[in-house]
Amino acid sequence: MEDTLSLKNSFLKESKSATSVAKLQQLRIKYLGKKGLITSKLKALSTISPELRPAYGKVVNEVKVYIEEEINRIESLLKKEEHKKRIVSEAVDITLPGKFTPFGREHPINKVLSEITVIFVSMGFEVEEGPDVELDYYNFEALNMPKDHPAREMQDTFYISEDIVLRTHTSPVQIRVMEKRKPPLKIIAPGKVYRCDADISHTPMFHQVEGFMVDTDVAFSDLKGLLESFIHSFFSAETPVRFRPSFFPFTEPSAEVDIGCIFCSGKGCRVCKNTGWLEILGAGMINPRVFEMVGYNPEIYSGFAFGMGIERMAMLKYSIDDIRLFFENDMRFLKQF
Ligand code: 2NM
Repeated sequence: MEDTLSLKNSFLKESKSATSVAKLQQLRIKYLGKKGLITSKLKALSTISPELRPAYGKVVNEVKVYIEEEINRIESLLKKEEHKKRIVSEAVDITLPGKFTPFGREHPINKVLSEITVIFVSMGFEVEEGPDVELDYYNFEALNMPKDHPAREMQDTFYISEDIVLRTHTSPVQIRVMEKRKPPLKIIAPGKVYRCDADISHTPMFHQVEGFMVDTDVAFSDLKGLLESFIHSFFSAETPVRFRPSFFPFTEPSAEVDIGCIFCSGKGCRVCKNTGWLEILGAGMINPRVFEMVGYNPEIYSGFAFGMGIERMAMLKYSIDDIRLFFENDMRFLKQF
């Protein structure tokens, strides 16, 4: 009996140092486990005389119940404490700033390209595309520039082979469309073009939008009206526009289109070389020779065509003075659009 009661005392002492659930578990095994101290006392009951057995059994059982309850009580206290500690150690500081996820955005060239496209589409033009690597025939020959034509020298052409080039303009797209389809046609051809040239206003690859319209009664006045509308829509309704005579092998008559200088409002400055005007477009009435090349009868059909450089349009719209900025991928530049 005394032995059993001293077990209770030693348990009480040991339970004071059970400072974790794991340590408490060891204590549980030591006293209540299969080979535990209390368990062996219970087993020893059979060796005690039948008269003493009930009283002894009662004491052992009371101690057993006491230890069980005490262990459970301490366990729930320890669990509560451990839970508290875990909450503190695993706490998330919701006041920390979040991780910054950078967003991509449209490149200014693509942005201006789609702005221009939208304006022409709203005026009834379709969009067509063609290959960047083009036959010499479509890039020059069919545009009234035979092999010995002096205008070919003006184009610093990248040759892939004797008769394959990187297109120097998107006009070959228009030729391909005219070969396949019959008028009336209203088409724009946006895309990359290539010329062997590099300085603050030239890169070996740049973007163009060219367009053309062919029908039975297309006049130069239609071209003037269309381009004026386009310019007023792209820049502003107040932008002055002027047409100057020019020359292209694929148009006759040909014109260059200027807008009033946006930097000095036409007063004259370094950018417009004191002329008050900036050139932004080339245009003209499609040369009858081009129609003959694609099998259209120039007695029946007439048409106009025009072309512009996207980088130049973007530079003028956003007052950018160096074309190379578009291709350096400096985020500080690209973020502004
Ligand atoms: C320009 C200027 C003038 C042009 C001509 C043609 C075609 F294929 F119809 F003959 N397409 N684009 C043209 C005319 C392009 O760019 C400065």
